[in-house]
Amino acid sequence: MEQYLDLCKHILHNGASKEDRTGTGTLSVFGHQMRFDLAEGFPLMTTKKTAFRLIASELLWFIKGDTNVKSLIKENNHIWDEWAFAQWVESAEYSGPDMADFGRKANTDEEFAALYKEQMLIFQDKILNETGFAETYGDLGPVYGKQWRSWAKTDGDTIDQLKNVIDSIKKNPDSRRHIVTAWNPEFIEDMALPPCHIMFQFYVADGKLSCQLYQRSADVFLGMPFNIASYALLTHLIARECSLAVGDFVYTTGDTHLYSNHLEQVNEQLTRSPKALPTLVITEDEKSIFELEVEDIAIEGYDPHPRIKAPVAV
Ligand code: UFP
Repeated sequence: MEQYLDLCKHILHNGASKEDRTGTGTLSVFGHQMRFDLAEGFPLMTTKKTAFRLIASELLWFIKGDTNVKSLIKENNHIWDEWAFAQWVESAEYSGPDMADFGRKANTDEEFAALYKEQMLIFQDKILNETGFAETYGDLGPVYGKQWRSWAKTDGDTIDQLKNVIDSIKKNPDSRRHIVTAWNPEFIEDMALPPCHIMFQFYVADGKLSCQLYQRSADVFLGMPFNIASYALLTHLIARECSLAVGDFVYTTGDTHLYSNHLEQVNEQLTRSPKALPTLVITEDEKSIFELEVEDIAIEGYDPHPRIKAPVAV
């Protein structure tokens, strides 16, 4: 993962100061590429503890075509909660304390942070226990799961891009059209967050499956370690489905940024030396990619440096 540390240094030295949607401010470069040979180990960050279980449960949630936070919350995965919570606190049904701009205020105002935490717990409880509430406020709109598994056609039918790409890799491995896209311009406005990882392509050579992702916007400190591991896992799962070995994960990013309130943390991480990469183990032989559960996927030999906390820009 030297490549990742090199990117952090590159942005610290050469990044342009840019304002951004969240009001935090970033150092940013445009257009960057990394390449991970997946046969050399699983690219999970070793210079900072990274929660693989959250990555795996989110990816399986996409793969199943789910777009509702309820099943993630059931798995104790809260990475999408803020987006669903925003839909509730901005609705006419919400009558608690004002949560306007909660993402930024929870990071800067302790009194507000306590109020926010309380409302978030109420929200999570309602999602888990009130079916109608979960249907209305838990659904994030036509996000990844919907686009990957049931892209809406103008004739009312849907397209299962993930199934189609698996079939095309199996039937016609040399094809240059093994593509899945999450960027569906007609529905961007209905999504809680426009897709960050927009399009991926598979490539088969010498019995190995490679994958390239284009990500339009990358939070290098918090988001990127997740994105790398998520697509490395996806490549492994698709390769397993198609009886291929794993090749490279090629990771191309557009606006590649460090938030101004992550710089101290990045410098801390840069003092650490990378360790040996862990290995991915799928403990279940029979299940297809569409049936796998998070318990069937494990990481072995992972001995990272400790976690480094940093505020999420919402
Ligand atoms: N972000 C990532 N990876 C993701 C994801 C979000 O890095 O998978 F969903 C970051 C990028 C950016 C912010 O900092 O979240 C999204 O904001 P915007 O839509 O303004 O690019």
